[in-house]
Amino acid sequence: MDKKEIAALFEAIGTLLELKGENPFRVRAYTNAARALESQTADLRQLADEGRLTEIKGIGPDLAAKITEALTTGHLKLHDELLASLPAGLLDLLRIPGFGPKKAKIVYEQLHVNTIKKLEAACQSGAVAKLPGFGEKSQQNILAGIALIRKFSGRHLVDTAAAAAQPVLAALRACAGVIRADIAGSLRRRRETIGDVDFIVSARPADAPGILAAFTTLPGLLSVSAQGPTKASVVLAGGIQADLRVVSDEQYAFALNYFTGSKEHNIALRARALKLKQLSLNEYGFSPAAEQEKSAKELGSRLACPTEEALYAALELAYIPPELREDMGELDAAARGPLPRLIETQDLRGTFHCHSTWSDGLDSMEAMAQAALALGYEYLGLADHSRSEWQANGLDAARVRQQAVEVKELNARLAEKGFRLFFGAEVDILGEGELDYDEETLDLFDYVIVAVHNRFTLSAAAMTARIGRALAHPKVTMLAHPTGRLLLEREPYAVNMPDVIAAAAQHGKIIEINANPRRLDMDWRLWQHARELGVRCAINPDAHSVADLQFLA
Ligand code: DGT
Ligand code: CA
Ligand code: CA
Repeated sequence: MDKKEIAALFEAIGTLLELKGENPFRVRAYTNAARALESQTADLRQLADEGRLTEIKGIGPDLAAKITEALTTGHLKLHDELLASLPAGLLDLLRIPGFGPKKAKIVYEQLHVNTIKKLEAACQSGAVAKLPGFGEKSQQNILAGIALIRKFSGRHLVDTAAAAAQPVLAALRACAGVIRADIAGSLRRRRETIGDVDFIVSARPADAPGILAAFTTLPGLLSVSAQGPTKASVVLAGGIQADLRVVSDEQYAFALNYFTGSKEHNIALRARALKLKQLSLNEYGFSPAAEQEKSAKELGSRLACPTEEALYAALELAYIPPELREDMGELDAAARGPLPRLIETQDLRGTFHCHSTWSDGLDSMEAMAQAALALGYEYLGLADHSRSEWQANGLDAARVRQQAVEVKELNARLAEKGFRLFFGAEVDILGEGELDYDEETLDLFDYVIVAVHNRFTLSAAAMTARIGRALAHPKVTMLAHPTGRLLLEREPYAVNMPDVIAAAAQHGKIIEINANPRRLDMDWRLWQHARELGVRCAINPDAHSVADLQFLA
């Protein structure tokens, strides 16, 4: 177990204790310990070996023993016991946004509700609204939360899916007989959320059974949902479904292309093949449309495409990178000539929107700068939270002044390494679009990011006007996460994005792509239009730690 997993266990114990109505101090001891572990940079195992775990703030002898137990046995007895003592469905209730252990305990004790289905029925009957501390509004929120869970269930954030898929791909590539292996589907296209992960492998037919057997017996699988002679479906450790298809190497480029999708791109590609070349195209290959009665497999070799480049070339198209395969004009563009190269991580010279320990970041400004330097960046933009974000330790004007002094000192030292910290802030957009700092304070910054962090329920018109007013402010440089969406968690607030983009264009302001996989906001679908209006883009990690800089990768 690593410290992240142990922190998650402590967090879970805190929740379970709260569900059981345990002493709040005991609950807090576990949640605080989870926080402390998450921000630990030292090696836990080494600290444990040296008997120094209690040097971590918030870790007493009892918790130190628990950490040692988790390190040596891979689980915690207390956690197992707590889990066994509660009805299984009860924990499920906590997946409802805004529905915490306290509420779960009340509905369980008073209404014997222990599943989402029962909770939904209890809300529909009006029983939940009558519970102490609930009310009509809270009952409506619970119903809306249940609807959200249903909508999102079965999908995963792209980084979660990628982390689950990488070891599987490595295992497949290491299998005897595998000629080529790749990830296909929405994950290859880097969509913002992923339904299932698709793997394509090429091999000789004789090797297929061994490869499928290896796939269906991967360590840590939750289940095998289907298995045939050339394909199988499994559920990976994190609950992510994965499909594998094994094809011949002649079919590989076609299968990879087909299963990369998107479905809409496939349909457009197929239409082009028919119209331009009188060929039908499927996951096995091209075949003359007139010879449809013969099997595609039989004809495949006559129109060989060893790579996807060759496949697109056969249709008189420039190669289309997976990220663009959404039938949003990419075929027309690729018919006109080579597509522009996509921006790669190594193209970035620096980034903005990073937090430090001055507000709610886990790492110091210096640590953030050193990490950015190590990643090859020439600059890093700091943007700690403003005054009103008290829960995120937002800075008042006096602390901004202190921070400015420290940034200056750091820059004096970093300059010799050719590196610069830009001093900025993530400034709250207040109720009517005013900014959270006065002019004098705003003048201290090299640049200003503005963001909406509250009053998410405004009408689209009011929200759009509010953001537009902030963008009109001469000291503002860029807009953070313009829709406030949290993928698979929270819908975007109502806002008219074309008008926000127009306001950014009018005032010459930048809009960020928040690269945190939970946000990916502003959405990729809107960038073509933004670009046409000349709006520039900042690719920002919204980093709250050194580790979060990886969001740019
Ligand atoms: P997901 O898994 O929901 O995130 O999205 P995808 O795009 O990975 O979809 P998935 O796994 O159902 O199928 C993988 C690819 O296979 C998909 O992107 C395109 C192709 N495909 C699946 N079903 C069809 C279909 O009915 N027609 C066509 N033309 N292609 C399909
Ligand atoms: Ca998929
Ligand atoms: Ca699939």
